[in-house]
Amino acid sequence: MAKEKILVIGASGQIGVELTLALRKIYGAANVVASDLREENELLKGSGPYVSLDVMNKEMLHVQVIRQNITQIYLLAAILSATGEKNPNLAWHLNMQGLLNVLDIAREEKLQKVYWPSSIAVFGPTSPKQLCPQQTIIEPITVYGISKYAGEFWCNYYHQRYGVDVRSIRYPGLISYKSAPGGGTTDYAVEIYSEALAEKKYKCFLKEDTYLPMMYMPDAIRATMELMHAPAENITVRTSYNISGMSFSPTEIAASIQKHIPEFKLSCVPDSRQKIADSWPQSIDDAVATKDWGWKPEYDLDKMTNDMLENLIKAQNEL
Ligand code: NAD
Ligand code: AKB
Repeated sequence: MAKEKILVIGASGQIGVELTLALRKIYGAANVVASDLREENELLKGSGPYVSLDVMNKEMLHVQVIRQNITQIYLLAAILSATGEKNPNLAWHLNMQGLLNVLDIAREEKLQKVYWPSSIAVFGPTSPKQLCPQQTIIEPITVYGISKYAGEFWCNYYHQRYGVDVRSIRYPGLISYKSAPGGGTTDYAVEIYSEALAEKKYKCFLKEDTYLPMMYMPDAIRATMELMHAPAENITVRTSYNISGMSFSPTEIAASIQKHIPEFKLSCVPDSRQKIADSWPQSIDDAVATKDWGWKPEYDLDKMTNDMLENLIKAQNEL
C-alpha cells in the first residue's frame, strides 16, 4: 500500500472510533491521526495520534493537514437527523460548512482521497418505499437529509470541476456495541440491546411495525474500506452510493433478542422521530454498488443479534 497519512475528523463518534481502529490496522497506527471537537474516546486512547480539532475552523484544519503531511481525510463530523430537527440552523451550518472546508483544502493541497458519508436520510416520502433505487425522486423533509443531499452534489461538483477524488456511501442506520450513537432516528436499534441485557425490557420511540434499512457496523466499515480501495475508474457514482444490509421493525428485532432472552419485553411509545422514520424508505436497492465495487453484506438480523449480545456481555464481564 502507498505511503498514506490519514486524518479522521469526528473520530470519537459512533463510526469514527471503529473506522479509526480499522484504518490503523491497515495503514499503521502512526499514519492515522484521529481528531474531534470532544475528548478522545476511551477506546482510541493509546492506539495512535489524536488532535483536538474543530472542522469549522478552516485555518486550523488547514494547518493540521500541512503540519501532519495528510494525504487523505475521512470526514465524519455531522449533526444527525433527530438532533438536527432540534437545531436546524446549526445542523445545516456544520454539515455544509464542515464539508466545504474539507473539500476546499483537499483541492488546494491536492489530497489523494476524501471520504464523506451520506445517509438514507436523503430520501423522502415521495421516494419508493421498497428497494429504493440509486437514482429516484429525492425530496427529504429533515434538515439532516437536505444537508446530505446538498453535500452529495458538492462532492460531485468538486470531483467534476477540480478532480478531487471524493467518495461516499449513503449509510443505513448503523448498529454497534463499541461507541454510542449520536442523535439519530435509528438509535433505538442500538439502545434496545443494552436495555434488553440490563432491564429485560425496552420502551421504543418508534411504532412496532416501522421498517427501516439498517446495517451492522462491521459491514459498514468493510463497505467503506472496499469503496476507498476500489480503482478510481470503477467509481461511476460521485454523489453517493446506496448500500443495503438488512431491514427490520422493532417487533422483529425484539423477536431476535427473545431467542436469547425469552423474558424480554418491548413496548412502543412513538415520539417526534416517528415522522422522520415514516419519511424514509424501508429497504434499499444497492445494485450499482455491487456492480461497481462488489458490495455484499455479511450480517442479517440474527447474526448481528448473536454478535451484539455476545460482545455486550463480554464487555460487562470485563468491568
Ligand atoms: P456521531 O454523532 O456519533 O459522531 C460525530 C462526531 O463528530 C462526534 O464525536 C462529534 O464530537 C464530532 N464533531 C461534531 N462537531 C464537530 C466539529 N465542529 N469538529 C470536529 N468534530 C466534530 O456520528 P456518527 O454516527 O459517527 O456519524 C458519522 C457520519 O456518518 C455522519 O456524517 C453521519 O451523518 C453519517 N451517518 C451515520 C449513520 C449512523 O447510523 N451512525 C448513518 C448514516 C450516515
Ligand atoms: C439517523 O438516524 O439520523 C442516522 C442516519 C440513518 O443517517 N442513523
